[in-house]
Amino acid sequence: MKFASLASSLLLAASVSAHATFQEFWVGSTDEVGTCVRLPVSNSPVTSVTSNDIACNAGASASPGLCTVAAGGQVSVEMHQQPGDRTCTTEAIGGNHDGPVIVYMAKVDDASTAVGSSAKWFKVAELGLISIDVWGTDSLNSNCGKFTFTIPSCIPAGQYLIRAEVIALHVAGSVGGAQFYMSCYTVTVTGGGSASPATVSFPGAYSATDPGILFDLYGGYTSYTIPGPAVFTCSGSTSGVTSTSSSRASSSSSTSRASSTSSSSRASSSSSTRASSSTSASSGGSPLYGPERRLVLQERQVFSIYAI
Ligand SMILES: [Cu+2]
Repeated sequence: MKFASLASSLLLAASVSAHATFQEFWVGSTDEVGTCVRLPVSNSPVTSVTSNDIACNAGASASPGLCTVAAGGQVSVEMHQQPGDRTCTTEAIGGNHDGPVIVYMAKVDDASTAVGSSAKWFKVAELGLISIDVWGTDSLNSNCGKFTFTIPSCIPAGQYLIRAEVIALHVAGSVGGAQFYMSCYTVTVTGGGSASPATVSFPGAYSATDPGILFDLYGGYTSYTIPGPAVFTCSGSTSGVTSTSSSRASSSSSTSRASSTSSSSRASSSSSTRASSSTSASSGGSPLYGPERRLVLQERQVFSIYAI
């Protein structure tokens, strides 16, 4: 037991420092580093879905500039635990911070000054539960923090905010436990069309009791409903529920899942109704029990100690 307790303590230390920040951006294969990110003041999560901080994080600095992206082109957001540390051997976000990766965009007049909590957002990509115990965050960790998605080809040219988000679910079993990690990027979209996606607001798009936000990661789940509206697609097509196998995704398959899922398989109409699609996964994997659960409880205790 002594060893177990020591191991727990080491894991605990790792988990507490496992907060993370979206901080770099790629246009295709061009590394834009941090030139168009509004970098949050710290890697701590936002936990209130009703706070204005749920839009573009707390105390984010102005972005150094704007990145230029083509409508229909591929871009990537990149997350890491510590500022500027892009070491691929370090997990992008700590291993127990399981949850979805979600990306929104908002058309704005001036991306350098636009206020995220006043912007009108539409979802452009998401990756939730890939298979039991394999999440969008695992895809980030397999891809050196990167999540790649396609700028919708039909949206109008102009300036936009891009809001990249991870929701970590390791203590999401009680209201207020889910941890939201987001950064906003400032971009100019070129090309495009005249689509006018339905939008939501932050705060407003999420409720603390949404099934994808109040979620027991340790209760033997078999599916997960990504919060927020359906992903906007130019075709307006609806592919419905995406079923996934229970096999663990390898690094390479998780890469391809990330792009295929974000670009097409969770397509739905451009309505503003809340997402009702969920990703199903058959049982056969191994949900977290035992030590992982204790670890999470300890992390929660540590947070409450600091909160006092
Ligand atoms: Cu954390």
